[in-house]
Formats: sequence, structure tokens, C-alpha cells
Amino acid sequence: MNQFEEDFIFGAATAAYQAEGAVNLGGKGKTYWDDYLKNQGVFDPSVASDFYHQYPEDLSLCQQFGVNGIRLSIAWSRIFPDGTGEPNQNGIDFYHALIDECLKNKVEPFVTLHHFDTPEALYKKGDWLSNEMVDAYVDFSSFCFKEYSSKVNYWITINEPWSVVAGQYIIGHFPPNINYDIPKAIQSMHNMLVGHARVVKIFKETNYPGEIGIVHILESKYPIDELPSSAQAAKNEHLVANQFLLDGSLIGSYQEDTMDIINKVLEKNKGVLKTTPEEFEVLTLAAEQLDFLGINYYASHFLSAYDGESLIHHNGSGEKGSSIFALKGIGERVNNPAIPATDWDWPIYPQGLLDMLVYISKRYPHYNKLYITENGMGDKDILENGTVADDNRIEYVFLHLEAIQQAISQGINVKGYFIWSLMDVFSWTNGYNKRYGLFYVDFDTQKRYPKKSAHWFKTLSSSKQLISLDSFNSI
Ligand code: BGP
Repeated sequence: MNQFEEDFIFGAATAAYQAEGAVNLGGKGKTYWDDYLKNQGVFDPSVASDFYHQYPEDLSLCQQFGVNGIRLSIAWSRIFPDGTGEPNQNGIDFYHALIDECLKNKVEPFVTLHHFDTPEALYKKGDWLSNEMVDAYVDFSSFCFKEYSSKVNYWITINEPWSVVAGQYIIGHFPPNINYDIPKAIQSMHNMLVGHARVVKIFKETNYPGEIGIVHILESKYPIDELPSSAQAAKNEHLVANQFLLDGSLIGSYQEDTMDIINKVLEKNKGVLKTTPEEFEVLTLAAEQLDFLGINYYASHFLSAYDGESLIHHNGSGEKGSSIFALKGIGERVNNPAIPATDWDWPIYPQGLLDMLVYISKRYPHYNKLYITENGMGDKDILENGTVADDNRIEYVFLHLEAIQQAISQGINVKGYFIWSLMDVFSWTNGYNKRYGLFYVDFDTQKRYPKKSAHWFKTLSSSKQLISLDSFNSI
């Protein structure tokens, strides 16, 4: 029962801006993060994990530790420094070299085309709220297919539309730092889905080899108590953050039960969603042709009703218990004392992953196949004697893999798991002390140190057998 199939991918995830560093090298253009982070002066992403230079070592570590898949993203502004126009040969060559290195080490690359890093020039034109951005994204993606499709088998169009729009327009910790503008967030999600769908259409029409999918962050939402108003709050957040995107990408239209809630939320927040029939045509086509859905899962949330004005405090420092997340017309996330949480207040709830997988298989039975494209535990790791005793992380991953195995045993088609992250990386809104990697990075020297979890992962990947921390300790 605890055996994984031979072809199950045991991967690890990265994203260009969080891992590469080299933000000013090789002719790279700016993303919307560069000046924002510089002006804020709190976190410096300019070197990050120096993946730009260290990737041969990182891929060699993958091979040594049984990591047989990697999520990496192509930094759009390395290829097109201004988002559009003349491509930059230096950037093009970098990704050829990186992908070749993956293949040399027998690490399957899953390549993401947009991972939170819109080029600054397009961001200034309105980012995903502008048609110009959507057109440019389609052109950039087509360029990447032409350039790299002979060596890439798995493409991901966009990473986590929900996190992008929540960060930009609701929480306000991503530029342009707008708070509580739920209508803008919903419009932007729709536009991202349209961009995604147009890219899928081109990929399929041109008959590129390989597979294409999209990645959503999908966290289950539960009522905190028996009150019908809490159930409604959980439903509201689920519909806005999960079901809207799943309908759009797996059905190609927003179903009646989805629009029912979306319209109520829009009404409370004085907004409308603009769509066209042509957009739904392309969305429907893409939904039929989607090869896989990637699921990023870290946490689930417990909710109660909330009637006040929206109010959020983002815990970006690891000060446990400091989060607030209450949205007008949706609900309020509340602490469930029975459920443990990380120092950043992310509830650790593997059952939420199983519930999500079951929900997807029931509501979208034609889903094709699933990958868990991110899952992992952010912690304040301590390097001691050249390693990190990250037992908490091993237990976290073990419990989530156990949930995945339960889903598989119920006939749900999950084909791989990518731990976030391969090595410690830059965290967008939490900087460098929230570490997730299998490999500890000393950010002063850029030296890598395999954590205990890396050794555990190697045993898991080579045996294809889920092994508990206790059993691993006794080997
Ligand atoms: C996901 C993103 C990743 C990564 C991860 C951990 O939402 O796709 O890019 O950042 O979350 O999040 P954080 O760094 O905020 O802890």
C-alpha cells in the first residue's frame, strides 16, 4: 500500500526569481519586484540562491539525492528584457544550458512560463488587467515553445493565479500593493485564465511534443463550527480562491453555483466581471485539451462569518499568531486550536489535501492527471555540524505523501510530487529566514548542505516506498 508506482516523479520545485539571483546580469530586464524590493530595503533578491551560477551543482545534488524532477521557471525578462521586442540571446542561451544540465543529470524539467515575475514594462501597463499584457504573454510563451520544446516534456502556463491576485489586489504585499480590491482580483484571475487558454491553444495547434498544464494553489476551506454562517464563509472563500479557477481551467466556463457566489461577492464589493463569448470559446477548448493540473498545497483554512470591512495582517516574520485575514462579503480565517500551524500561521492539515483531491475527482472527473507541484514546510532551520535536523519537515512531507497515497488508492491519478523547495530560496514576502529546501543554503557563501530531509527523500525516491521518520531513524 505504501509503494509508489515506478514512474511516480519525486521532484523538487524552484522559481526563477526566488532561486537564480543575477537580477542585473546577462542582459536581464526588470520585473515589478526589483525596484519595489529595493525601495522597501528589507529583502535583497539580487543573489538569492545564486542558481544562475550554481545550477550545475544543484542538479548534480538532485541526481545524488534521488530528485528526478525539477520545477523551474523561465524568467520572462531574461528572454525579453522589456517584455516584448527583441529577444536577448544571453537569456535564451542560459535556459538552453540549464535545461541541458537537467537532462544530463536525468532530472525531468517541468518548465513554468509565468511564476509571479511579470516584466516591469508590462506591469506598468496594467499587468494582467491589460490586454497588452495578455497578448505579450502569449507571444513570449510561443517563443519559448519554439525555442525549447525539443527538450521540454512538461510545460506549466502560469503558477498560482490566486496568489498573484491576492498578493497584488487583496493582501497588498505584491506590487502594486492594493488592498481589499476583490473585483480587481477576480478580473485579473479571469484574464490570466484567458492568457493560459490561448497558450494551450497554440501549443496544441502547433502539435508541440509534450504536455501542458496549469498550477493552482488549492487550499481546503472548512467552517470553524456548526453555524450555517461559518459554512457559508468557508464556501465563499472556496468558491473565490479555488472553484472559480478550477471551473475556468477544467470546464472552460464558470458554473452557475460558482457565479452565484462570485456575483454576490462582487456586488458587496461594488464590482463587475467583464468577459466575452470569444474568451469562453478559447477557455473551453483549453479545458478539453489540458494534459494535467498541478496542485500547490501547503495549508487549509477554517472560517467564520465576517461582516466588517476587510482587514488583513500578513505574518511575514514568523511571529506566530499574528495573522489576520478577514474579507468583506467572504469570511474570516480563524485559528483552529486542534490543528498545528507553522510559525507563519499556516495550518498543517494533510487531510485538506486529500479532501481537495477527492473534490477535484468528483467535480471534474475528466481532470486527466494531477501533480502535486508544490508542498513543503517553511521553518527557521538551524545549521549544525554541516546539516539541519529538520524532523518537522520530514513529518510534514510524510503526512502529505500519505494523504496522496490514500487518494491514489481511491483511484485518483496523481503522478508526481514536488517538494517546495529544492534548496533554500528567496521567499517573496518573507525573505530568507523562512526556509523550505532539501538543501540548506548559506546565503553568505552560497554553499549547499544536505539537510536530514534530503537523505530521507533519497531513501523515499530510491525505494518508492513511503518511510516514516521513526523507520528512517532506525536504518
Ligand atoms: C507558493 C509559491 C512559491 C513559494 C511558496 C512558499 O505560493 O508558488 O513561489 O514562494 O508558495 O511561499 P512563501 O515563500 O510565501 O512561504
